[in-house]
Amino acid sequence: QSREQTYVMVKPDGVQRGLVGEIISRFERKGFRLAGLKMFQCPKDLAKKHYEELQEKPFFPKLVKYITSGPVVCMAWEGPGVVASARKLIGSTNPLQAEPGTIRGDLAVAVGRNVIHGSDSVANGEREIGLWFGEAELCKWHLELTPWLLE
Ligand code: YYY
Ligand code: MG
Repeated sequence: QSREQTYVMVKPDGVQRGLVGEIISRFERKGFRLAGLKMFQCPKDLAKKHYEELQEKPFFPKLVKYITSGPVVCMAWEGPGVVASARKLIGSTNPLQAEPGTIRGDLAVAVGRNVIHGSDSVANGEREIGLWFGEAELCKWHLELTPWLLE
């Protein structure tokens, strides 16, 4: 079975707006395995590291401020093709361009308040899970539903 994992995070606006349950639910119902879950107040250093590829962008300081403005909910999800699939469930970066049915398409309007993060590649999934979670925080439980979800 696929060990592919992605890092998904409800941003501070999603936490304040009470969207945590709804967002976790969408990934659970899709059929992925929740490997890690925690609420966390992100320090500035970690925010900068997480978004280091964007450090030259004009919006970078605002982005770091936003991500550290309140607690986030950190998740590691596992399953076949989970990185690309999570990005589809999440929708386009700009919520006004995100399709209805996606999390950003249904629940957000502004790029700077787009509710959720999802890793953009398998390599970044591994990198980000390593940044946000300690080894002991990732549970190696077996999803008993697997035979009902995967052939
Ligand atoms: O992966 P994703 O979150 O969809 O977009 P990225 O291009 O990685 O940008 C990360 C983050 O930065 C985005 O979710 C909102 C913010 N941002 C912004 O505030 N303004 C932009 N023009 C582009 C991105
Ligand atoms: Mg990104």
